Amino acid sequence: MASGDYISGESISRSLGISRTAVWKRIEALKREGYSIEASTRKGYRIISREAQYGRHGIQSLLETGFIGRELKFLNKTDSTNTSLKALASGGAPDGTVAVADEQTSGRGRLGRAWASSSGLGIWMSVLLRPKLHPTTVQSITPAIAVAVCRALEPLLFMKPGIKWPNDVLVDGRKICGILTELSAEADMISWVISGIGINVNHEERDFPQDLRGRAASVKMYLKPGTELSRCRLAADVLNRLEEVYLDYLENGPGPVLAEWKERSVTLGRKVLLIQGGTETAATALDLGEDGRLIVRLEDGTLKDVISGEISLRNLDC
Ligand code: BTX
Repeated sequence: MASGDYISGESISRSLGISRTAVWKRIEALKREGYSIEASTRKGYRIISREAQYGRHGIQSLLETGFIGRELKFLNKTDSTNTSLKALASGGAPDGTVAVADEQTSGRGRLGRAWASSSGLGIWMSVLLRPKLHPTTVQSITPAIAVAVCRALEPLLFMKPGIKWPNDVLVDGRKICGILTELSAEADMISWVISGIGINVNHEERDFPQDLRGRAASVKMYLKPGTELSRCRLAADVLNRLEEVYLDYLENGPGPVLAEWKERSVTLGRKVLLIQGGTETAATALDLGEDGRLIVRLEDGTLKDVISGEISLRNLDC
């Protein structure tokens, strides 16, 4: 069906050899997938826009991957795609399964924090990975995701995105993407890793909750002039880049990914405040360890490994 032309239910039913009711059911299914189709009793059916609506087909038609996103569950609304995907993972969903939602009602950040995930504005999606790795190596998967997000965002933006330890992608010092990685493991084997990726896409400043204004950014706010912005395209590109980076990681170990992480880092070489258990300690961020830990020098000269927690970049409000 070409965009703009009506085609009658009868001629679809004839050419597919199915009943008119079956045609109607399939059209309804396409609408649920996100296709924008108009139905007129006299004229038949018509695709309203040529560009696929944000939905499973729209994203999958742009995938270049072998396994990531080949199984993709699109939800108009869910509490959290990480939670939805966990249920699928426990039911045996295959490596590379993705859950995407247009809206999350309880989007989650790290350490019990909330992630603002309104409808129509962002890419809220989670990826299930089943790497045959020891659970202790999982820390270096989050850097791989951040690198993939940067590779997908970079061609769209007029400012280079950077990575703030451990897992934020910033533009101009403002958070454009957050990543939440969760895992389930047995004694010495990972059973699944779920990486939730939240990217702010269509927001204007006023679309962010008051407390995030000035601290959060969206792709639209930093879009290169003349660049087309499509959530389907960007979601597919993140998955395309993610498979690229992940396969490199499995084949060559974390070295190349960590090297790119360091090159994109806005943390290394900076003065930072470590925020742990309510206390703040001044330090200088020196390096990233193989397992994703941050190596810092405290003001008294001692070196310290930071495995988890939070940092604030001094002079940058993020
Ligand atoms: P985080 O704990 O590093 O960041 C959460 C903090 O970021 C919040 O406390 C708030 O200050 C700020 N924040 C909240 N919403 C936004 C936003 N939309 N843009 C910028 N800053 C914000 C980061 O956690 C991990 C976020 C992962 C989100 C994805 S979305 C798909 C998946 N499902 C799910 O529930 N979470 C992940």
